[in-house]
Amino acid sequence: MSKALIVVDVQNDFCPGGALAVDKGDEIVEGINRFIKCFDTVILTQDWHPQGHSSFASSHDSDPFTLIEMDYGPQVLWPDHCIQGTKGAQFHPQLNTNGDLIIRKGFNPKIDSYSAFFENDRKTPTGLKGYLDTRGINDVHIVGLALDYCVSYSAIDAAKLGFKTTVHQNLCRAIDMDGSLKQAQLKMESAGVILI
Ligand code: VGL
Ligand code: ZN
Repeated sequence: MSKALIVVDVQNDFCPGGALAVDKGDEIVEGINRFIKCFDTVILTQDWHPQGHSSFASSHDSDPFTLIEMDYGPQVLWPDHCIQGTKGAQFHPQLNTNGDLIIRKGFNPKIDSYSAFFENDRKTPTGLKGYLDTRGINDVHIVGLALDYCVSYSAIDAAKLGFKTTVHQNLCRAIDMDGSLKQAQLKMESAGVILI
């Protein structure tokens, strides 16, 4: 089995001081840098929104963290974050970014994209499956931010697409809003994701 590590959204805006800070998000950087050495293939994802993105509360005159209905289903509205070209969208300065591939996601102004595999309409692919298939990779390990959003969405899609999928929770941190962490863990387990 050929394996790959996917490092999800370890960006300034998801770390303390950032626009959508995940509590202790920066704590995982050192551990991820060490873990990267166990893998021949490393893929990083980068949340990469245009200004005025439809997932921003400011685009709807709403408060952050409220839930709205989009054409493609329910969507949490977020503070403006990870705007293309800004410091907040850059990777954490200590993160080893010498990966094989960087997948940018969330650049479509009308659709958010939590997963590394599909946008939130659940059908527009990012191309990552094709990349992994053509590289002969069938065993995927996932770490990063946030465990209850982009990490869990990526893991569930990976498992559904037939990859052996492991989430290393010690190298993740969660937003954990209204029970979102517990819910994400249950959904990952029922999708066949290995949680360690
Ligand atoms: C994320 C909310 C909005 C994440 C990205 O990386 O988990 N969460 N955009
Ligand atoms: Zn985002």
